[in-house]
Amino acid sequence: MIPKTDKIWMDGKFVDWDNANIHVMTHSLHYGLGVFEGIRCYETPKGPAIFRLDEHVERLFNSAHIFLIDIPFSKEEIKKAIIETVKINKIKSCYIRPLVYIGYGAMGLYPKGNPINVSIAVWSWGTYLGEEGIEKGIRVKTSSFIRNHVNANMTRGKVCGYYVNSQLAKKEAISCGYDEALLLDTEGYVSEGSGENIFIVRNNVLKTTPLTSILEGITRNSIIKIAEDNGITVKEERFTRDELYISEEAFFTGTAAEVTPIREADGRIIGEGKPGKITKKIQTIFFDIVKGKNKKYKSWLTEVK
Ligand code: PPE
Repeated sequence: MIPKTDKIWMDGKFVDWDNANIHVMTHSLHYGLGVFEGIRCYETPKGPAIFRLDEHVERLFNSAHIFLIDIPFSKEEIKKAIIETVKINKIKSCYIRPLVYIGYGAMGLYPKGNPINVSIAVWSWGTYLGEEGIEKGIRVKTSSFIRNHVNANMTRGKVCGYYVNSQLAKKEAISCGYDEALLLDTEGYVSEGSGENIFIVRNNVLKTTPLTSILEGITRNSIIKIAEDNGITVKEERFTRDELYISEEAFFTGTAAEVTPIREADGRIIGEGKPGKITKKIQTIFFDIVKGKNKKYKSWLTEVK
């Protein structure tokens, strides 16, 4: 169960958690078109701070733009509402879920005139793939399900229905005894996890998949910057699953997953079967930044005052 917080922001008003209800004929519930974000707020010496708020709000509006949804609020209003939602719930660290959905009105695939609703909920969400996963690494299975072709779904948008594909992959991986799924693209190259981007290390070079069939991860972008600032060569290029098998290190990134090492893929041990040197270095820098212990990246944090 999600640990309840006090209030949820719905279309400009704060509503008690238990009363944050919608009608069962809500369009998005039937057809899967809605866009959302996942943002983390961390406890820092200066109080709660939201990681890369501007970029997340920008992506929310980009997702809406791609899917022809007109958000009835400005970016500034949404940013303010997010900050207020964290504040009113008096929470030190949390996960933030803004959701834009097509409301109750007409049914059928052309919901002309239906309201566009927006909600923002926050709650305490610990490690996504387990505390042990962050420390020791996780086991990953290449999925029999592939990522949608770019002409079937557009992955630059973070859209609700996109996660049907992710859930198929995740359920399969778990039922086979793994922690997480790795999806390939339509050409057989590695794309991303069910809810994470992927990085590998080979010959001291950090590689990540290009943006053709993946979500443009904000953690991914942060890790690229951190690596480059620390003298690590980064390449954005396609790679195959066998390159992952023979990589020295591998890890997933995501708002929920943060930086989670991969210690095994499809029964093959990655490197030494534990988080490698580069992974650990990046992980340490990342957690210092989000927890407000690294001044150089303080522009990535929005303090909640
Ligand atoms: N790819 C996918 C498919 C994805 O869902 C996420 C985030 C990422 C990559 C990483 O993106 P970013 O968070 O900007 O670094 N997945 C979100 C949803 C997780 C969930 O189970 O819900 C998240 O991490 O918040």
